[in-house]
Amino acid sequence: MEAMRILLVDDVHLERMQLAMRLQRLGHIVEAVGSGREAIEKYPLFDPDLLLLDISMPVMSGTEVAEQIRIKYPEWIPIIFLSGHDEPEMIAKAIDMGGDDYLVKPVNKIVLASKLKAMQRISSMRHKLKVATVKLEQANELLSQLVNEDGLTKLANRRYLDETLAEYISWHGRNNFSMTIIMIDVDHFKAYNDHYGHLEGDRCLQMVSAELKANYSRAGELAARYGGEEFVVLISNCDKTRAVKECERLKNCIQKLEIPHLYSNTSHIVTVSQGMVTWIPTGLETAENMYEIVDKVLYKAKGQGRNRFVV
Ligand code: GH3
Ligand code: MG
Ligand code: MG
Ligand code: MG
Repeated sequence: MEAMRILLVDDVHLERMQLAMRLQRLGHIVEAVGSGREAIEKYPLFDPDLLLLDISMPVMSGTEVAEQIRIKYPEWIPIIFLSGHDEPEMIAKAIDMGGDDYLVKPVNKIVLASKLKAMQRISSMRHKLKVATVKLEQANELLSQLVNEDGLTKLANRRYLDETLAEYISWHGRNNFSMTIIMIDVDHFKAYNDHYGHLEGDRCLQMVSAELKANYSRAGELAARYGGEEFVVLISNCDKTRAVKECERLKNCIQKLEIPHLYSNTSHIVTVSQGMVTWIPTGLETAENMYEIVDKVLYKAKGQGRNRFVV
């Protein structure tokens, strides 16, 4: 079995040194200190697998040290108390105070070795559990990414957008604040794909998305891929005056990317059309209602010649 990192606390120098040597001979890594205060200080640096704690010490008793460590460092580790007393009441009390085992001094070699073995088993299980927990956390993170993120553009996906829009509607309805939804569609994108190829088309969507993300990822904003070459931006607590400015800004941002598009009949770069709606929700609107409404507005922008927004 693997060596344990043992933090040994005993106020009597000689006893401490003797026990530390014995533990080292059993193959463990030992940090030996002479007071509770030092133990509490050393604890996070040394990161022990086991605490061997003398009960009877001046200033701070072993049980007090155990109590403080349990509070200060919530991740559980086993504690074995050391004491010259072998009365059953003493042993029972020490276990009640947060100890996991009890060794009577002078510590018998065989008893020490066997109790350490038991703690080693627990310690190795703790390590396995820790590794498994980290893996689980990583898997959960990946899962939530897969569930909420669009693979190509790394923007929020449609599922996440639907959920957030519903939340925005109910929150702004309750608080009587206005909110803005902008639907954005890349102009003449079919022609882009046809002439530059689907792969270049993907790259173009990624560039447009990166721009949206750079502009709308603060709290109270969301840029999402609605589907295909269509995107949605949500802005919380945003009135019409600001929303108009945002649309103007967005139009310019995309133009400034200067992605060549020789087959666009509006210009020779990639542009977008936008439909925008700003309103104070009643709370009864659904996400679907709002997409329908804002899509109609976007359609007007297309009809008026593209590379523009309509409100
Ligand atoms: P308009 O200016 O009216 O919006 O014209 P458009 O050509 O952009 O619109 P249309 O809806 O006719 O074409 C959208 C195109 O977007 C068609 C589709 O193949 C392409 N598209 C959708 N999703 C993707 C994608 O993930 N990658 C690429 N490369 N193309 C996509
Ligand atoms: Mg003592
Ligand atoms: Mg479209
Ligand atoms: Mg389009």
